Amino acid sequence: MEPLTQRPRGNAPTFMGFDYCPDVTDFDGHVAILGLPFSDPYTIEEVTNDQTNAPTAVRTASHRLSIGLDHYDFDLGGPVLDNRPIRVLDCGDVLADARDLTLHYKRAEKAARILFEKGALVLSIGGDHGVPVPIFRALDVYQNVTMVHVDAHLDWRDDVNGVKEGYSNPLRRAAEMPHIGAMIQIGLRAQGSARQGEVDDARAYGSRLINSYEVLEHGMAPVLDQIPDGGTYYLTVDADGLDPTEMPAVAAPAPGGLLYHHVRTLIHGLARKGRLVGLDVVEITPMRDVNEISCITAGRIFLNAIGAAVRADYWNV
Ligand SMILES: [Mn+2]
Repeated sequence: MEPLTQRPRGNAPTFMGFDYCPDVTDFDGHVAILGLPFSDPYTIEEVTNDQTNAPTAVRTASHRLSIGLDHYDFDLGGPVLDNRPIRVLDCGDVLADARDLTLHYKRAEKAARILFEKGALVLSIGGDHGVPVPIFRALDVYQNVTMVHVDAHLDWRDDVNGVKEGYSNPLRRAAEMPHIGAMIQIGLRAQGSARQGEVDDARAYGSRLINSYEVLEHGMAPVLDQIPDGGTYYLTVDADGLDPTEMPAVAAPAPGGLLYHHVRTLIHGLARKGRLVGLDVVEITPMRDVNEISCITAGRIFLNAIGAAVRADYWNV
C-alpha cells in the first residue's frame, strides 16, 4: 500500500518522545497520535495556513509536559499510564500531495479507519477544523457515535466558496453521516460563520447547543448529564472553544471561553460514561502563541484523554 503518513514534519520530535510508528498497518499499540496538518482550503492562501504548523509545534512543546512518565500527575491522580503496559505510538503526519489536494483526506480516513479497527484511541492534532472530517468518516467502524464538540463557533456551514469540508463545515458534514447520532456543541459564544439558518439546521438535527456562559455559571457536570450513558463518544476540540487566556494561539479569539479545567472534566466524564474512541485538537496557530501555552494546553488535553482511558480500563491491561 502507498504510504499514508510521514515522520512528523519539520524534523519535529514525536509527541513526548513516544515511539514512532511509520506505518499504521503495523500499529500495535493502544493510543495513536496522528498529525493532520492539511485541510480543505477555502482559498489558495489557506493551503498552508499557520494551522498546518500546529502538529510540529505541539510535538516540539510536548517535552515541557512531563519530565518522566513515572512522575505523579495530579490531573490524573497518579502516573499518566498508571504503571500499566499501555503503548502510546506517534504515527506521524498524514502525507499530502501538492498535485492533488484531496489526497490527504483520503489518506487520513484510511489511516484513522485502520487505527479505529485496531481499537486504538486516536488523538489527532490539526490543522484547521476541516481536518477531522475524514476522521468522522472513519468512525463508521462504530455505530451511533455521539459527537461532542467544543468550539466558540457552530461550524455548520454547508459550503464556503463552494468548498464543503473546510473549517466552517465539519459539524454539518458529521450530521450527514449515518453512523453519527447525538450531537452536543459546547462553548458557543460571540460570532462566527453561522447565520440564523445554520443555527436552525443544527437545532433541527437535534444538536444540543450549549453556550459558554452556561458552563462558566454552572460547570460541566450538568452538560455531562445531558449526554447519554454507555455511548461511543468522539470529542472534537477547536482551540478557540477555550478561553484565549489558555489558548491564545487562535485565528478568532473570543473572550468568555471554556477553561481547560472544564475540558478536563468533560474528558474524564466521557471516559467514565462510555467509550471515548477519539479526540482532536484543531485550529492552533503557533505564530500567535505565548510561551507555547496553547501547545501545552493541547498536550495536557491529550494526556488527560490517555490517563482517563487507561483508568477506565479500555484495554484491560
Ligand atoms: Mn471550529
